[in-house]
Amino acid sequence: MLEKVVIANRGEIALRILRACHELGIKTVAVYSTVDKDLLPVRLADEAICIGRAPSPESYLNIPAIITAAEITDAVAIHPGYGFLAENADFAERVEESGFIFIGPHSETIRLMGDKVSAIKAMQEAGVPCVPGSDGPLTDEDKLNLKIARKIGYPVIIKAAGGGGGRGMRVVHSEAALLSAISLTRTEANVAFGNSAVYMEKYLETPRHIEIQVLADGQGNAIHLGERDCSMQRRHQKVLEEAPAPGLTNEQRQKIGQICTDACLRINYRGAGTFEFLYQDGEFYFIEMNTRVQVEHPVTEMITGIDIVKEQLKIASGEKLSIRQEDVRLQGHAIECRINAEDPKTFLPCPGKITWYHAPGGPGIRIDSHIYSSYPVPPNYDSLIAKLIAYGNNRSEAIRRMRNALNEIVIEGIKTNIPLHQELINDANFKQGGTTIHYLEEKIKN
Ligand code: MV4
Repeated sequence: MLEKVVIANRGEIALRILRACHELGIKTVAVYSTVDKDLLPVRLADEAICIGRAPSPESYLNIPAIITAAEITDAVAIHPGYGFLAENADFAERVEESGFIFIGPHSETIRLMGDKVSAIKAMQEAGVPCVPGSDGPLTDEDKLNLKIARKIGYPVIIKAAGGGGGRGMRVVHSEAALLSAISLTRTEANVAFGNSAVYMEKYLETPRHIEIQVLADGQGNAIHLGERDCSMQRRHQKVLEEAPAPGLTNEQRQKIGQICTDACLRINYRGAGTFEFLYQDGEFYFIEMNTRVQVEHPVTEMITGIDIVKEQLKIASGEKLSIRQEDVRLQGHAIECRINAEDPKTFLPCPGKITWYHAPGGPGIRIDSHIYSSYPVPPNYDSLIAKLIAYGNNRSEAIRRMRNALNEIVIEGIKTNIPLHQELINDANFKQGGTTIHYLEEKIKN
C-alpha cells in the first residue's frame, strides 16, 4: 500500500480523502493556503504544509508548490480530489515526471477526455452511444456546416472542444442563425480555452443527466457501480443527486454499464471515472467523461457499500480490482443535498463565520463536511460547505429521512441553501421522480 499521500485539495473532499487514507494505514500530508490554516483536514493530517496565499492560483493551483510539498515530506503519491488540478493533464504529467504517483488516470487519458472532440471520437470507437453530430471539429466551410446541421436537424448545439461542464455552448434553432453562432462560439472558445475548435450535436430538448460510475485498474479489469441521476441543477451547478436513477430498469442499467466497462478496457482506463450521459426517450447519449472522483460519489457508495476513494488509493498502489462485477449489488436508494453557503433566493455566495452547527443523525444519515461551530467560511473558494446524504431501503424512505435531517440540521451565522432543499424535498414532481435538467430552473422562476 502507499506509504504517504499528499492531499492536494481542501474542504470536505480533503477530509474525505484523509479518512480513506487513515483507514488504509496511509500517512497523510495536507497542503493548505494561509486562510485554511485552521481547516479540519489540516488539523487531522499527519503533516501539513502551507503552499501559498488564499487566492487559489497561488496555492491549490500552484503546481510547483504542491510537488515541493510531496518532495519535502517524502510522500509517494498525490490525490487531487475534484476541481482545482484534478483534471489538469499537465499537472498529472508533472507529478509523474517528478517520480510521484498521480491518483487518477494516466495524464494522456486526462488529456484525451479534456478535449471533448477527441473524447467523443474515442467513445464512438469504443462502442459508446453518442449524440448525433458532426463527428469531429467543424471546419470553416460554411456550406459544409449548413449541410451537417440540415442532416442532423434543428435545433442543434455548438460546443467548444475545450469546454465542458456547460462552458462554451450555444443552441441554434434555425439555419439563419447557424453561421454566426459557429463563429461566435469559436471566438469565445479561443478566449476562454485557447482552443477555437468547436463541434456540432443535435440539441436534446428534455433530457435527464444520468452518469455511470466506473472503477478500472489499468490491468485488464473494470467494473461499473450503476448510475446517478444529477438532473436537479441550476446553471450547471448540481444541487441534489440520487442513485439509482428513478425509473431506470435493471436491463437498461446492465446494458449501459457494460458498454462503459467495455470502453474502459478499450482505452485502458485506470482509476475512478464517470461517463456522463444525456438520457431522453429511453436512450443514452454520451456527452463527456470525468476522470476524477466526483462531488456526488457518496450516493453510489451508499447503495453499493463500496468506498470509492479507498478503491482509488488501492488502484494507485498497483493492486488489481478485488471486486468483480457480479459482487456489485445495488441496494436501496440514496439522495445527496449539496449545502452551500449562499443566499437561498439570489444564490449569491454568503461567506462568514458559522456561529452554531448541529449535525443531524439517525439511521441512514451521512454528512461529508469539514465545518464546525465557529468555522469561518472563506470567500475565496467554492461555496459547498456540506453534503447531506440520506440512505433508505427505497426512494420514499430516503426522501423521508432527508426531510427529517433537513429539519434537524442547524447552521447559524451564514445563509445557506437549506430552505431550497426543504422546498425541493417536498416538491410533488421531485417526489414523482424523473424530472429533466430544466426542472429546477423552471421551478425557481415561479
Ligand atoms: C447538451 C444538451 C442538450 N443536447 N448536448 C451542459 C453541460 C455539458 N456537460 C453538456 N451540456 C448539455 N449538453 C446536447 N446535444 C444539454 C446540456 C445541458 C445540461 C446537461 C447536463 C446537465 C445540465 C445541463 C443544463 C443545461 C444544458
